[in-house]
Amino acid sequence: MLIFSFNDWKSSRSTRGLSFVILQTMVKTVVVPDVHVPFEHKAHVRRMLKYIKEEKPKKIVMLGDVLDFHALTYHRKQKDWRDRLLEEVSAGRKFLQSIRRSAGNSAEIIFIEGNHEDRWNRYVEQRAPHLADLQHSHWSSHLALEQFGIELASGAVRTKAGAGQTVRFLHGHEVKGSSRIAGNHALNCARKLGENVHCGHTHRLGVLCATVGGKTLFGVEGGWLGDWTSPATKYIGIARPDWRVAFAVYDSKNKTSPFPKMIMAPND
Ligand SMILES: [Mn+2]
Repeated sequence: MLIFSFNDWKSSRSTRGLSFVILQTMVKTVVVPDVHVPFEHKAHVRRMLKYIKEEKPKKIVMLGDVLDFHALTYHRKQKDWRDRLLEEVSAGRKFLQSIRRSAGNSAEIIFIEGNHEDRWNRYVEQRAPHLADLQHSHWSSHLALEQFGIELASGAVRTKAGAGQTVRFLHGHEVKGSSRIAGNHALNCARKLGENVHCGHTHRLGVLCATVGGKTLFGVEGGWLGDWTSPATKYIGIARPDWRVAFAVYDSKNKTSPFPKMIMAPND
């Protein structure tokens, strides 16, 4: 089968007399881990927006828990944030708008639902099931995803990593289990799905590989973009978990490695 598009013309080449068009469209993908707006790490989010503006990635994948939705949890531990859903939504909208503005109109932006966005769904299902059928009652409508040209993922989301490989994105809560070892939950997801996986959810940062059925798979956990000093983490106590403030970038141009570049917050 010949696959052809005008942009790929320059990379076409002839093999054994047949003209094969090799799909070599280069893709740079920025991966946005758990941000937990309005408890985001402001300095590193700024850095990420600047990076997006300068590097113009074709694709941006948001891994979920973009919003905290603290007002919708059953354990609303932060007195100050118990009933400020509208503020949370408006901060979320601002965040999404800033991503779109930095990325420009042509970038593809995909939003994968996390367990914190799912708080909204569960809240509606359990407390106001009569609203569940109304499309405008969905969190994605309140966050104006459509207005910002952001796609809510409904199927598997993948991108081209380096070294000719692909990677699949999950939030991380879709596959049961957890691990204290950074990268291990993502690797378990990769084993289950039989493909490379990059997930959020754990807030840890790590890359692990395994050989499964003769095939090398990797699992990536790319940190988070929340703020340690915000109310979002107050419930944790003194023992700070192994979380890292970062975002990740895949570049299909990278010929030597499929792994993403991790851009970490200094001194974190
Ligand atoms: Mn999270």
